Amino acid sequence: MTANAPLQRAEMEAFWMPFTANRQFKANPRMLARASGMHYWTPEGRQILDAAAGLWCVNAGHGRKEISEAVSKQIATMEYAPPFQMGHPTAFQLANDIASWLPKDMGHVFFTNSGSESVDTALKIALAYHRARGEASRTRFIGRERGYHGVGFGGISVGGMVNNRKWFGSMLPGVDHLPHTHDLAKNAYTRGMPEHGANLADELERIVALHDASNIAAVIVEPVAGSTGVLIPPRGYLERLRSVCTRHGILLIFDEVITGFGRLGAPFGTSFFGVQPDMITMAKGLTNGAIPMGAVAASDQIFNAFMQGPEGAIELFHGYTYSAHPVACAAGIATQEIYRKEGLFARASDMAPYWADGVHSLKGLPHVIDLRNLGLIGAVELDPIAGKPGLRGYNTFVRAFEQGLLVRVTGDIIAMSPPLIIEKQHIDQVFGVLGGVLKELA
Ligand code: PXG
Ligand code: PLP
Repeated sequence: MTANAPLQRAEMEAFWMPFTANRQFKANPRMLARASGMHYWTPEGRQILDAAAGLWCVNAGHGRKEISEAVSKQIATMEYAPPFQMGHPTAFQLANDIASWLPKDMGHVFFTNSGSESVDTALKIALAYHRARGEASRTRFIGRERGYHGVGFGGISVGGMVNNRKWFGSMLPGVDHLPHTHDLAKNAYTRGMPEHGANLADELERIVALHDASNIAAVIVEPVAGSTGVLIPPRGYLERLRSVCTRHGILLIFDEVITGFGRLGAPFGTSFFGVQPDMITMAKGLTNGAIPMGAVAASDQIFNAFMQGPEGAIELFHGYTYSAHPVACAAGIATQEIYRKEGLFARASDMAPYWADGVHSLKGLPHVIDLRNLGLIGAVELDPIAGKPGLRGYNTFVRAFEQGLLVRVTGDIIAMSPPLIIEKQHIDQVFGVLGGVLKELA
């Protein structure tokens, strides 16, 4: 196999591709070979505008020298250090950097290697927290329909994507789901946050009445559901969830794997919405996607509940071989510095109205049934082809790629989340190409 030569089919068998139609892909591959700024290039040298930030993660744009230099330097200096009962300075620095984006009393950061591990970590911390406080009966979790919390057993249990759940047995016991908030009949074509649906948070009261609060550990939601097609929270919804949780002593976890690190034009969803959870899970933009890494931020109240008992006792029996991996920490520190120096979160906020105009410029095109936006997130929902759900979305995604545009597709929803360095001319190109594809495929 040589670098940019097309692969033979037989050479593609060994790699079992994730969340991919392996046979369809290998018959007709879409390959990427290089990236810089707002673009990818295919092995043949075709330029692709990245309207997906890779997979919601390359928030500072591709090919950032500051990150690759920091990573090279760290690998050469110390490639690995054991994280249990040992430390290295970069881990402490990155934890402080992350804490600087968060509410003051949420600055305790536990490192993982992905969003999925962050979710499992947060669920385990919730259980252990209640137990440490003498409320060991609080073991139930509440997720939400159409939620995505990664692919660990904890994450699929609280998640609400049928295909990610139905193959995998009984998962975690003791999980309920809130209804999702997606309501096209009432909210279609809303710019920003929809008006209708805050009352759906009151469903939490019904679940509490059924099980009793003394049995419930935590509620986990994405402030904006990303993976299932960009479901924007109705006005007042997150506030209401917060107040029901507080009333019943239930922890609220915001899964900010997508909404963290500037995606909404604020450091995190918590700052954008002005609603404070008890824990925040994050990954993706933490290292600009350059090195795998995730984290969980916990409140003082949670952290302090663990810092009891003998000083020599391990407070939390949890951690990964690669928690706070030095190379990932170096990438994370360099990434935070870029965000800070370039003011990228404020930039995303400044660009958001132009982005919203672009999204809503697609109104009236064939088969478009909804357009949604918040910060630098956009979605186009298409009318499914009768009997073939997902096919129109997939065809749109493939045709866009052929025309030099990378978007993300989930079912018949096209989701977009460009790097925060995007310029107006790129936004024009995103919606020009996508509009053309929708007309062409009509
Ligand atoms: N929580 C949320 C809210 C996510 O968006 C995860 C957890 C899991 O993170 P890892 O790093 O374990 O993948 C995610 C990841 C899509 C798509 O199609 C989105 C994600 C992953 C894969 C596909 O939009 N988000
Ligand atoms: N499986 C075995 C046999 C192990 O020894 C370990 C870690 O030592 C793991 C799984 C967990 O791996 P990680 O810490 O990378 O999640």
